[in-house]
Amino acid sequence: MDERSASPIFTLPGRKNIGLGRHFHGFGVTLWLINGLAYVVLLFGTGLWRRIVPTSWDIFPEAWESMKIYAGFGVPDIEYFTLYDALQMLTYTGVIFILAPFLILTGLAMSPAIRSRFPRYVRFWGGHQGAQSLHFIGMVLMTLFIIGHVGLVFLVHPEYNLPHMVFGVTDTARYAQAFTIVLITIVLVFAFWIGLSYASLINRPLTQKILVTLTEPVRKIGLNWMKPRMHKQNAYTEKELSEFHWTNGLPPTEDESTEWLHHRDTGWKDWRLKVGNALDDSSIELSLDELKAMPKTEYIAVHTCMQGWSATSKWAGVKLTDVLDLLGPRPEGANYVMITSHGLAQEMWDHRPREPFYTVLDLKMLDEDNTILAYERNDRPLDIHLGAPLRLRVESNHGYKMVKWIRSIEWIRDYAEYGDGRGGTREDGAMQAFNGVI
Ligand SMILES: Nc1nc2c(c(=O)[nH]1)N[C@H]1C(S)=C(S)[C@@H](COP(=O)(O)O)O[C@H]1N2
Ligand SMILES: [Mo]
Repeated sequence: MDERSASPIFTLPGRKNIGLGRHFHGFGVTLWLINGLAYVVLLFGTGLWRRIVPTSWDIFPEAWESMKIYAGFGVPDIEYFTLYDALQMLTYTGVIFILAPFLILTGLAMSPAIRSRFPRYVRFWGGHQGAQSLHFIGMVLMTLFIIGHVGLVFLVHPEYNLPHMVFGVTDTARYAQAFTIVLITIVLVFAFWIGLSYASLINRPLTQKILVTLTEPVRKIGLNWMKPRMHKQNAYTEKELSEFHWTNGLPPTEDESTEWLHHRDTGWKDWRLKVGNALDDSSIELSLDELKAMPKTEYIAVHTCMQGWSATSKWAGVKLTDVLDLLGPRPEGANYVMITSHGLAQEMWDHRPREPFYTVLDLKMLDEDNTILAYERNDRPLDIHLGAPLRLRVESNHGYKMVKWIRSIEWIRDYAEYGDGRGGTREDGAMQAFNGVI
């Protein structure tokens, strides 16, 4: 419920669109990675690296001299710029070989797929919050570099720099022409950004579709092969359990589900989980005691919500596939499982009447050892606000997949037939990706 509206001046596309913002981030990062890779290959392939990477310790005193000149609002003489000057070399090397990899590594540490497969890697960065803070600091440094770098082009011998950048020759007579081209380019970049914000806000579903199509291959190739194995490792100990687990979504109220309220007040005695097959309408029902009698899976894991917070908990429950197996083998043509809550979505993005909160898992998510129906947290029955009596945990994904106050689980043919057809309440309303591995 703590989703905030962010100004489109700082975000893309802005307002309450963290889902779309994440897709733009994913797409931008993909282009940035390809660009960076091509750059580094060419840097070494062409020998240009010798102009950028310092090879002598003299670089530090020389850079210090330049620094002193800039600090006095002066500009080093033009002969320092026939090649890059010492300060430029140090900055470029730092940005290309330290800052950029740092951003990649801290960014990856925020992926639940990586966290659930390599928890120690995330711990190395100070946990999820550590990685998030470091990634933010890296972003600020990168922004300062871009502003400083572009700014200095206009301040330090621009009559040489700009023609050189635009035309490849140091022809001061073409300064005005080069200046105009660079200025128009910068204006176009800003216009593109503003236009993109407007276009995405006008058609959010189409924006989601295009961006997810473009980014899904990277998720598939880069992250889908990582299977969580929380119970096989003890990267986290009981000491690290969060006493308080922040919440997203409040328990069902009177107008959401009198049924759930009745079960809550009678100690879940008559509560039943419906396990069904929507293809032939068959189903069975399980009580909480029956679920608890099944083989128990237990592990410590970190939960992350899109809205920024995280919490460490010990979860215990039964594997989702074990429960589905009670119904028989996977029905032919059933490629997904839909999990539906007693609670309703907090609000519908198009203001239609609120529908039950739901999510859909594909066979890959189902197949993971740490996809469970949890009935305990930190050795106690689930708290009411955390999903009592039963909630979903899919450790390879972000929190938005993890339905609380579960009412039913069912085999379905395709999620296109339910809700807005994107495979879950958060996918429908907040435009999140069906695949929540990053
Ligand atoms: N029924 C229901 N389940 C839900 C939600 C909700 O609003 N309603 N929010 C989801 C989101 S976005 C997150 S991050 C987690 C939060 O789980 P917690 O409240 O246990 O921290 O629950 C998920 N499951
Ligand atoms: Mo969330």
